[in-house]
Amino acid sequence: MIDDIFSLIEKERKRQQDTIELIASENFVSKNVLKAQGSILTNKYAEGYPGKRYYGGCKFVDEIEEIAIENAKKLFGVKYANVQPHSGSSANMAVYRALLKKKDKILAMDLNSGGHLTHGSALSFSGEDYNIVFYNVDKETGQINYDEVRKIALKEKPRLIVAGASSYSRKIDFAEFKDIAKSCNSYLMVDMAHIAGLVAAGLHQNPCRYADVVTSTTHKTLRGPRGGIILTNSEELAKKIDKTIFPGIQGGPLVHVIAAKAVCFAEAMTHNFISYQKQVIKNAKILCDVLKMEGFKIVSNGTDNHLMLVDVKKSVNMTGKEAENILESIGIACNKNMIPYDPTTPFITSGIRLGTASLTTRGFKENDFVEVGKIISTCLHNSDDKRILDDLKTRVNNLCRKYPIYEEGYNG
Ligand code: DSN
Repeated sequence: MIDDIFSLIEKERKRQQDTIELIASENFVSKNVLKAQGSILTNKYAEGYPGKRYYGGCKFVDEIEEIAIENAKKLFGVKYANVQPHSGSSANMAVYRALLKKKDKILAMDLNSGGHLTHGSALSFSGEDYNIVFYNVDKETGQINYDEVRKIALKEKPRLIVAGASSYSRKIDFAEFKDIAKSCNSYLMVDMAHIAGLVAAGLHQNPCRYADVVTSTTHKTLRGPRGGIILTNSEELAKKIDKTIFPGIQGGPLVHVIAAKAVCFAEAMTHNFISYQKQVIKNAKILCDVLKMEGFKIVSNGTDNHLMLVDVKKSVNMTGKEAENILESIGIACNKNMIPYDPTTPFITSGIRLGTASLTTRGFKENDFVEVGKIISTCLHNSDDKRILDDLKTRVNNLCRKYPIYEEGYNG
């Protein structure tokens, strides 16, 4: 049974190596992140915070958490950081609980326009516990219409406005969101999970300058371990948030993950990381351009960040589900995704979401993304032609062989 697990891990390692990974929320971590996360720190219980624990033996894990906190503060330019959230969802839950009472009103981006489940979806605790009103992207432009958001905010007077998205390919103007929040006396929370790496590299406006609270995951463009963080400049909110994370909604922190977060934040402060993020954006632009030249319709007609949404229904008369499946059959991983005003369901969808963070970590440059774009286009235009699909599989294999994720034999 134990062997089965390790054999499945080996299979997954090979799958990752042999796949063109375009899932916009994934990435490949460094060996140091893997080493910290797979370390003996997993043995330690450390409920509480550095210097205020409910267990003995926390001398070293205190130091580790303090370093993680300091690194996060320095990286994003904030006064307070909580590095204990197990995920982005628990980070968001903690902020809502710290700032709001049950049934308070939240204004957030609708899931279909690019928002996240925890931004008020009826299927998540957020939709159950709070009174949610949504804003959408503009039907014509596919972009946020700030005048429209302001109008809804002034009418609804939410206690909290949430900015940030899971599938929005344009820059978000957090200064504008702050102004809107101010005009209706609301808190502003930014969930920067997708773009945290771009923010860290100075390639996107930093929401910490504007929002009352910023949440993020650490494993998307930021390229760290799976987990969450909460950042704020307010001492009062920081205290409430700390109490809400522990003992409010979590028990013992995952100190091995906190160590890996500390490593990830340190890596994100290097010049290499900035170059990496610049390449992520360049690669997204080129992939988007190639797909447009091949006749594909891109929601909002472009990208400013690491991802794009392709309307496969309008482009090749396929559902997102069909497109995801046929691409997977030739070794390309992406996810079906609702597009704004999508008439289908999340299990079918009219779009696919493509992101460049993972392949850029492997070393893919612009010319490689031209090839990726052409493979995608040929595949979606010839989904019934086995000979063409076999040829595409070979092209995928060639790209994957050219860029190993970890060197051969490494099984960290
Ligand atoms: N589900 C994640 C994504 O793929 O964007 C967000 O948590």
